[in-house]
Amino acid sequence: MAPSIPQLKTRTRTRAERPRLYKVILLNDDFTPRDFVVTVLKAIFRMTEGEALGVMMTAHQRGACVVAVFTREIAEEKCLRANDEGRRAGHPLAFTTEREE
Ligand code: NFA
Repeated sequence: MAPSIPQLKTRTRTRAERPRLYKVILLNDDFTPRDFVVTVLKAIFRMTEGEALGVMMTAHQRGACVVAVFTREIAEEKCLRANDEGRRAGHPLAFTTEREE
């Protein structure tokens, strides 16, 4: 007689409710002009001049700054568009995404 195979449970854990959130982070560099960073923050992240200045200066002084938090798709899309803007203008401007806990 063939040996019996233990039955494996295949129950999947359903992720209820809240999707994971991702931070978009602005990284400092020594070359991208401050006003260009502010322009990108206003255009892609719909910030006011004051908000954009605050985020840009924080990244400038501390090396990085969280710009905003979104679901994964939105975070990645905005990050991509913001990095494209920098590249198109010939600046090393860099944004990245990071999953929240
Ligand atoms: N550090 C850049 C400068 O002094 C400005 C900057 C801020 C670049 C934030 C990137 C991110 N021109």
